[in-house]
Amino acid sequence: MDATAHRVVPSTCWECSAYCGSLVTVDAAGKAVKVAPNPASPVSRGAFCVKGIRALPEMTYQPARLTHPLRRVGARGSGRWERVGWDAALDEMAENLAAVRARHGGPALVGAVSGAAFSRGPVMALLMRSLGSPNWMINQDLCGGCRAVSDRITGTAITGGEDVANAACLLLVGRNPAAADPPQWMEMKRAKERGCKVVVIDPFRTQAAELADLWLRPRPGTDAAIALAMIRHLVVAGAWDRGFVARHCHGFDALAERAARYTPETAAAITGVPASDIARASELYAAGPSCFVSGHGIDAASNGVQTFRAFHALVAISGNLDRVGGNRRAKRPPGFRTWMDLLHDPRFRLPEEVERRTIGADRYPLWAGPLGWQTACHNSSVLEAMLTGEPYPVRALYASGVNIAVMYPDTRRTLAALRSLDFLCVAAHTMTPTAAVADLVLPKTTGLEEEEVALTPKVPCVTYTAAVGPPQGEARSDLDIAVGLLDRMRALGAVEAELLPWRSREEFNRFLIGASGISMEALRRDGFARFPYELGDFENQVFATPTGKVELHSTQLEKLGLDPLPDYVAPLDRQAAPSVREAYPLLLQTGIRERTYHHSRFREQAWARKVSPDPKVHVHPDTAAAHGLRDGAWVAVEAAGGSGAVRLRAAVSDRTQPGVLTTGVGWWLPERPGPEFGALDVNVNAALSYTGRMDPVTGSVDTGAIPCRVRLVAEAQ
Ligand SMILES: Nc1nc2c(c(=O)[nH]1)N[C@H]1C(S)=C(S)[C@@H](COP(=O)(O)OP(=O)(O)OC[C@H]3O[C@@H](n4cnc5c(=O)[nH]c(N)nc54)[C@H](O)[C@@H]3O)O[C@H]1N2
Ligand SMILES: Nc1nc2c(c(=O)[nH]1)N[C@H]1C(S)=C(S)[C@@H](COP(=O)(O)OP(=O)(O)OC[C@H]3O[C@@H](n4cnc5c(=O)[nH]c(N)nc54)[C@H](O)[C@@H]3O)O[C@H]1N2
Ligand code: SF4
Ligand SMILES: [Mo]
Repeated sequence: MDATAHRVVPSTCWECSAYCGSLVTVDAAGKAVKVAPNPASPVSRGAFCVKGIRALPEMTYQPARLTHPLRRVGARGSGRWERVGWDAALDEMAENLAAVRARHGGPALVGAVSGAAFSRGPVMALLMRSLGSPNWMINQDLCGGCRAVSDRITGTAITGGEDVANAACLLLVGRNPAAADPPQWMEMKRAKERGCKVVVIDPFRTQAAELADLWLRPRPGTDAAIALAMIRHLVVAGAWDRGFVARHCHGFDALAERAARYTPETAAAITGVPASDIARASELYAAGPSCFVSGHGIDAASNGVQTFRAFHALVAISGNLDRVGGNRRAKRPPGFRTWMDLLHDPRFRLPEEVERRTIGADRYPLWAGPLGWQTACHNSSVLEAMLTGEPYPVRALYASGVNIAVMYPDTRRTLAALRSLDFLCVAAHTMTPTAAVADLVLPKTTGLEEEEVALTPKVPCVTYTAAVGPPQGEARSDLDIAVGLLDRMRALGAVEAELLPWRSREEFNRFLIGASGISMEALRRDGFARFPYELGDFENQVFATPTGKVELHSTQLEKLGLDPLPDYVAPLDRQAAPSVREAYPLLLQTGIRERTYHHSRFREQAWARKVSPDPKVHVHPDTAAAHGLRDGAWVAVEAAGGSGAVRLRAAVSDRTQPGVLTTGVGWWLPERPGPEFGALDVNVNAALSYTGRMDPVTGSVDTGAIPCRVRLVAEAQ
C-alpha cells in the first residue's frame, strides 16, 4: 500500500467511558492500520490503553466478526444459522415484534442496551417508545446507578466532574483508576507528584492504595460509616462552608444530628479501619480543595444510594461543590442536547399513563418510569415478567450492545428468561452467549465504523468519534437498524408514535449539537471541542431538586417513606441469619477490572488471553491456609442465595483481606461449545442472585460483600 495514501483521523475511543482522544491511521481502503493516543485531547491528555490500541481494531477486523444478519435454523441455541440479507432480517424482526405487540400490547416488547453512556441507549429507548413500549433495560443498576440517582436527588450533579488536576486532596472511594480509567490514573499520578494528598478507601490493595498517603481498608460495604464520621468531623471542627450551606443546602441541622452518631470510634467498630486513620482522613479532606473520586466499588449494592448520599452530602457541606480542585457540576454548551435530555424531552415521550407502566416504576419510581433517572426498567423485574407473565407478559426482546447472559447476575435465570421469549433479536459484534440463544442476530458497527458525538463531563468537552472507513461486511449502526425496523413496523400499522425522527447518524448528531455553536466540521477536524463554562454560579444555575437546594435531607426520599437522611445501612452479610453466615463464612467481591478486557469483551483475542488467561480470584494467605488452597489452584465459589458454583483460579496474596474473596467479572470462553461458551462455568455471575436484597431506591442487588464459600476443585498444575 502506498504510504502517502494513509490519513490520520482524530477520533475518540468508545471502548470505555474514559473517552480518550485517538489518532487513527487509515489506509486507502478505509481500514484502520494504527490507533494511537491524541496528545491534544483535553480529556485524556495523551493517556490511552491497550484496549483502544489493540482490542478495538482486532474486534473490528477479526475473522469471527459478525458481518451478516443470521437467522436461526435449528432449535434455539443449537448454533445452526443461515445467512440472510438485511431486508429479510428486518422483515422478520418487524413481523415478530408486530405479532407480539398485537397479541400482548406494546409494553410486551423490551429493548436492552448497556446504558445511556452511549447513543445506543436513547436510540433504543426512543425506538421502543415509538412501538408503544416504555420498557428498555440498561445495566446501570449493576454499574453507576446508585451514584447517579443519589447525585440527582441530592441535586449535586457532579458525576464525572472530578477536578483531579487542581485538587489539594483526592478522596478515592471504591475506585481503581489504574485499571478502569487510565487518563484519570495519569492525572492522579501527576497530582501526587505536585504534592496533592491522596486518601484511598478500598478493601483491596490497588495501585492507587499503594500510591496513597493514607489508605483506609474497610470491611466491604461499610463505607457510609466513614463518610458520616467525616461529616461529623466537619461539623465538630466548624469546618463546613457556612455561606454555601446557609444559602444552598436543605436539612443541614438534621444531617449534623444524624452524623453525630458516627464518632471515629463508632465508624472504626463498623468498618475495621482504625479511628485515628478516619480522623486523619477527615482532616486531610477538610483542608481542601478536595476532590471526591468515586467508583463502582461502592455502587451496585443494596445500600448503594445511602452510601453515595453520605459522600455527596460531604462534598456539598465542605464547600467542594463546583469549585476549582473540587467536584464540578455537569456542564454543557448552551443549546447542546445530551442523551439524557432526549430521554426526558417531552417531544419524545409516551403519555404518562403508559410510561407509568414501565416495569419497576411502581417499586422504584426514582429509577424506572417517567420520573426515573433514565426512565428505564428495573431489569430483574423484567426477567421475572418474562418468566412469569407478571405484572404483565414480556414476550420479545431486542438487545444491542449488551451481553446479558454473562453480565447480569444469575446466568441460569437470565438464560431461562431469554429462552422463554417468543422472539429474541441480538445485535452484536461476535457470537456471544446472549446472541447464541437468539432467533435473529444482527451485525453491529464498531467504534471505528460509526460517527458519535458525546458530551463528556470529565473535562467539560464535546468529543467526536469518527467513522474511519466503511463497516466490515454488512454491519449497521443502531440508528440505521432502528430506522429500517420502524419503516417496516409503520407499514404493518404497528407504530404508536413517531418518536425517532432522525433518518441518519449525521442528522441525529447535528440534532445533539443543536444551537450550541459547536460545529461538526470542527469536531471532525480536531476530534473534540471545548466550550467555556463557569464554576459556582449557584444563583443562576439552580439545583434541580424540589426545594431548589442541595437536599442533604431528601424531600423525594421522604415522600416515598424512605430515610431522607444519609445513613450507614449494614451490608448483606451482617444482616444474614447466623445459619447463612455459618454456611457462607467468606465475603465475595466481584468486578475488579482488568486492563485487557472490557467486561465480557475481547475474550476471543489471543493477546488478551495470553496476558490474562484465567478468571482469577484473589485469596488472602490466611484464607488459603484455612481452606487448603494453594496459589494457582482451581476453586469452586458459591454465593449465598445463588444458583450454582463457578470455577475460578486462586491467586493467593495479601492484596485482599482475610475472609474476602475478590474476583473480576465478564468471563466466558468463545472457544468452548455454545450456546453457553463456558458462561455457566467460569462466569462469576452464574454464582450470584438477581433477586436478593435490593437498594430501596434503584433496585440494585449486591455485586460485592456477598456471603460465600470456597472449596478446592483441582490443585495448581
Ligand atoms: N479495563 C477496564 N476498564 C474499565 C472497565 C472494564 O471492564 N475494563 N469497565 C468500565 C466500567 S463500565 C466501569 S463501571 C468502571 C468501574 O471501575 P471502578 O469505578 O474503578 O470500579 P471497580 O474496578 O469495579 O472497583 C474499584 C474498587 O472498588 C473496590 N471495592 C469493592 N468493594 C468495595 C467497598 O465496599 N468499599 C470500597 N471503598 N471499595 C470497594 C475494589 O476493591 C476496587 O479496587 O470501569 C470502567 N473501565
Ligand atoms: N457480578 C457483576 N456483574 C456486573 C458487574 C460487576 O462488577 N459484577 N459490572 C457491571 C457493569 S459496571 C457493567 S457496565 C455491565 C457491563 O455489561 P455489558 O455492557 O453487557 O458488557 P460488555 O461486555 O462491555 O458489552 C456487551 C456487548 O456490547 C458489544 N458492544 C461493544 N461496543 C458496542 C457498540 O459500540 N455498539 C453495540 N451495539 N454493541 C457494542 C460488545 O461486543 C459486547 O458483546 O456489567 C455489570 N455486571
Ligand atoms: S481507557 Fe482505553 S478503552 Fe477506555 S477510552 Fe481510553 S483507550 Fe479506550
Ligand atoms: Mo459499568
